[in-house]
Amino acid sequence: MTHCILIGAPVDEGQRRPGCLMGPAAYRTAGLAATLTALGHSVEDRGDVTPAPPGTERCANPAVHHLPETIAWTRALTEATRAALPHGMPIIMGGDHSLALGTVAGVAAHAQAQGRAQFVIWLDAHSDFHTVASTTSGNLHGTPMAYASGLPGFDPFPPFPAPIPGENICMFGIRSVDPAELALMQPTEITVNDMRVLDEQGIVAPLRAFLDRVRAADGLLHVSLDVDFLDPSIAPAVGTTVPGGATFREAHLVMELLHESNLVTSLDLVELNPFLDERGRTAKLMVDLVGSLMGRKVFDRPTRSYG
Ligand code: B3U
Ligand code: MN
Ligand code: MN
Repeated sequence: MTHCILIGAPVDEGQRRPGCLMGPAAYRTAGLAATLTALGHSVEDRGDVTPAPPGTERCANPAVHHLPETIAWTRALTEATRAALPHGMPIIMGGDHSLALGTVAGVAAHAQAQGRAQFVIWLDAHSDFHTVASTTSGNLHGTPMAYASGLPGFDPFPPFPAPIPGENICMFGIRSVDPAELALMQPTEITVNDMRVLDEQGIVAPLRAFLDRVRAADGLLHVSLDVDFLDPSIAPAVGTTVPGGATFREAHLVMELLHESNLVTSLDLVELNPFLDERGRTAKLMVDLVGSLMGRKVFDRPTRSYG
């Protein structure tokens, strides 16, 4: 059983549609803690993180907005995530995806201290591979994967503690990539399972292939789940809906395979905008997906054994 550490990250500044700051309250209202305790886990809710007052950082790209606020969140969430990891599994309740600038830095710092490799699974419609310099929307929620990869162009941010090699990053659900992101991502070894791959091969084979690599390296595995990974017909509460997302069944299957692997050490839940939800259905679906990730199943049956 796992000690789950809930961390609220009411981050709203990484994009332009107000509402993600209500995410942590929506997850609590939708019963995230009760779902976890019903599965036999212990739960500790550390409340919402409060960042230090923003500084005065600037950058050359005039499109970028809320830079000092985002840097303040990054510092606070790096520390909150790093501090939680020795005690259990941090589950960061967002908040827009700019929070992952901090959480992934926190897990990378922890992995480095442990002398272990850090792996990341990015479940998202978007690759979030802009730098502060390349983003044209100026929305910093589109940047955390480039930061985690150690790309230049993040000068005003704290240096990323231990950049994650591309071969340790695997993306699923990708269906919206800007030209500048593509150019930055092309030379990397990141595995990009876009919807073409998932349509042709299904989600099981590419996911198992990556999990086998995590296991072989005895790595730590961070999962970052963006609501827009899911199809907007089942998960409307997100500012950047992109058609053609993961189905209900695909999403639960991913979570069940992740559970079975026993490899996940930290989790982000991002981009839920409760203001755009329909009677809480997206919040409830996200909580149900965490339930599958943490071991909820209909039947106990022999599963593929790992190692
Ligand atoms: N790549 C676009 C769109 C985007 C990225 N992440 C989200 N949307 N959620 C951008 O603005 O950087
Ligand atoms: Mn995202
Ligand atoms: Mn997205």
